[in-house]
Amino acid sequence: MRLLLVHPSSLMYSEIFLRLEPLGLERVAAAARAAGHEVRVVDLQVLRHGDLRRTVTAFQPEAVGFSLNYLANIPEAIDLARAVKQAAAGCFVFFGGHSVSFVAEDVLEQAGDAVDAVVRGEGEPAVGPLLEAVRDGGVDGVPGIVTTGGRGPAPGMLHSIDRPRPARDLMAHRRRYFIGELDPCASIEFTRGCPWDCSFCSAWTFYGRSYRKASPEAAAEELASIREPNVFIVDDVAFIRPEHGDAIAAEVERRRVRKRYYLETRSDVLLRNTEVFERWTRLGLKYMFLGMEAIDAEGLDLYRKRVSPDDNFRALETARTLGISVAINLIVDPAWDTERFRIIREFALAVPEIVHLTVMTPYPGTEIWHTESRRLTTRDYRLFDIQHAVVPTTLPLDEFYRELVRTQAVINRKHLGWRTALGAAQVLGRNLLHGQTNFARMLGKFNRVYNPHRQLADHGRPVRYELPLPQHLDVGDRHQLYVHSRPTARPASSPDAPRDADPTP
Ligand code: B12
Ligand code: SF4
Repeated sequence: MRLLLVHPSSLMYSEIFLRLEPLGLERVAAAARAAGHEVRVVDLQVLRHGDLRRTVTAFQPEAVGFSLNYLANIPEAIDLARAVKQAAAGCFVFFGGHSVSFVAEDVLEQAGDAVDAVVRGEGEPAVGPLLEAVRDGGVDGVPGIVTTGGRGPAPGMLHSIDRPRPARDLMAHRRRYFIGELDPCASIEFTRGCPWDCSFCSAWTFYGRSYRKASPEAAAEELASIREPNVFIVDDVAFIRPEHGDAIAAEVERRRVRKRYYLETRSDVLLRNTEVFERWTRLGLKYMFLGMEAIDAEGLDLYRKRVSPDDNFRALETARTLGISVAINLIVDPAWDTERFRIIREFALAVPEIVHLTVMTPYPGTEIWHTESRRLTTRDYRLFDIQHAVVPTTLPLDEFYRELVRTQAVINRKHLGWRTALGAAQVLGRNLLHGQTNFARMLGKFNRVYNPHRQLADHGRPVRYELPLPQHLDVGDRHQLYVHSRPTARPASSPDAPRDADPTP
C-alpha cells in the first residue's frame, strides 16, 4: 500500500530552543516499509502545509497516519486529516502517538468523518497488521485500534527495541533538526520507558512502567550509521543502568564513533552512576537536561520526584565537575505569586546553569489529570503546551504571564550576556561556515515568541476542539492509567522481556 506519515508543526514556544527529528514516526515508517509498503514522510516541523498538499496530490496515498505525541497538535491534525480526506478520496486516515493514545475516543468523536481510527500505544507492531486489515477490509481486530465502533484488542508491545531502525533516509531537510548549538542534530533511542512515577508525567503510564534496553551492539551500530555530528538521546532518563551505559560506550569506543551528545537524566541517577557519565564526556557528552522541577522539598514531594533538593544541588556540582552544561527544568505552579517568581529569578541568576520554566499542566494520562482539584479554566488543546496556565492563577492571568515572561527574559538575558554572546559568536561563526543557520535564528527569536500579550491573547482564540473533562479517579490502582499494561511475566532469562526497573536501582 502507499502510506504517507505526517508529523504536525512545531509548537511555537519550543521551537526557539530546538527542533528534532520525529524518531517515533521514523520507526513506524521503517516497520511499514519492512512489511512491504511504499512509505513517504512529511514532517511539518520543517515543511509547510503546501508541501503536504502537493505530496498528497502526487503520491495519492491509500493510507495517511498522523503522529500525535503532543496534545497541542490535535486541532491542526484534525483539520489536516479533513483536507487529506477531500484530496484523496477513499484514503484511510489514522492517528497514533503518545498523547492521542490517552484521548482516542474523544478525538475520534471530534474529528467526525475525517479520521477513521486511532492506534493506541507503540506504532511499530501495529502498523503492518493495520495496513493489511485496511486492504482486506475491517480493522477492528488490530491490536491497539480504536474506532467509533469501540476498542480492539490491547496494544501490542515490541519485545526488543533494536529493530526496526528509524527510516532516517525518508526525511527531507535533515539539516534543519537542531538543539541549541548542536546544529544539525540527529536523535537516537537507547532505552524505552521510565520506571519512576512522577505525578505530572505520562511517560511511565504510556509504557505501564516497563523499561527496555537496546542491545549495546545495535545501539552503537545505529550511532555509527548516523551522519550528523551531534546526537540527542531521547531516553526519558539516560543511563539508569550503569552497566548498559558502559556497554554501549565500549561498543562506541571500539567503533571509534565521535559525536557530541545531549541527553536527559535525573539527579539521583547522575549521582549514583557518575563514572558512566564521565566516560560519556570522553565520548563527546556536552549537554544534559535535568528535570529538577522544584527547588524545595515540598514541591518535590508534591510531584513525587523521589529526590531531595540536596540531591539536586549535588548533581549540579557533579555535572559542573564533569564539564557538562546543564539545562534545568522548573515547574511553575499557576498558584505562584510575585514573591515566588522573585525567588525563582534570584535562584536562576545565582546558578550558572540554563534554567527552563514550564507551567504545571494536568495532561490526560498523568496522575494529576485525575487528582488535580483545581478546575480547568480552558479545554483548548492548543493551550496544553506547558507554556500556558490551564488552571486558575493566583495572580490575575495577565500579571501571571508578565511575571512568567519577565522571569524567562531575565534568565535569557543572563545566558545572552556578553560572556555568552562571545561564546555564542564563535559557535555561530562555526555553524554558519557549515551552512547551519538554526542556532543563529534561535538567538533572535526570544522576544518575538515570549510575549505576555501574545500568551494572554492565545486564551481568546475561538476554540473548535476541546479536551474531554477529567474524570476524577482514585488512582490507587495505577493500571487504570496505563496504555500498555504490563505483559504477563516472561522468563527472567529472556533478554528481550520488557522489564520493570526498580525506581531505586
Ligand atoms: C524526545 C522528546 C521530545 C523531543 C523530540 C520531539 C519530536 N520531534 O519528536 C523534544 C526535545 C523536541 C521534545 C519537545 C517537547 N516535548 Co517532548 N518528549 C520527548 C520524549 C522524552 C520521548 C519521545 C520519543 O522520541 N520517544 C521515542 C520514540 C520511538 O517514541 P514515540 O515518539 O513515542 O513514538 C512511538 C509511539 O508514540 C507511536 N507513534 C508515534 N507517532 C506515531 C504515528 C502513528 C501514525 C502511529 C500509528 C504511532 C505513532 O509509535 C512510536 C514507536 O513506538 C517524550 C516522553 C516519552 N517517553 O514519550 C516527551 C513528551 C512527548 N514531550 C512532552 C512535552 C510536554 C514536550 C514539549 C511541549 C516541552 C516544551 N514545552 O518544550 C516540547 C514540544 C515539542 C514540539 N512538538 O514542538 C510530553 C507530551 C505532553 C503532551 N501530552 O502533550 C512528553 C510525553 C513528556 C512528558 N514528560 O510528559 N520532546
Ligand atoms: S523520572 Fe522523568 S520520565 Fe520518569 S516519570 Fe519522572 S518526569 Fe517522567
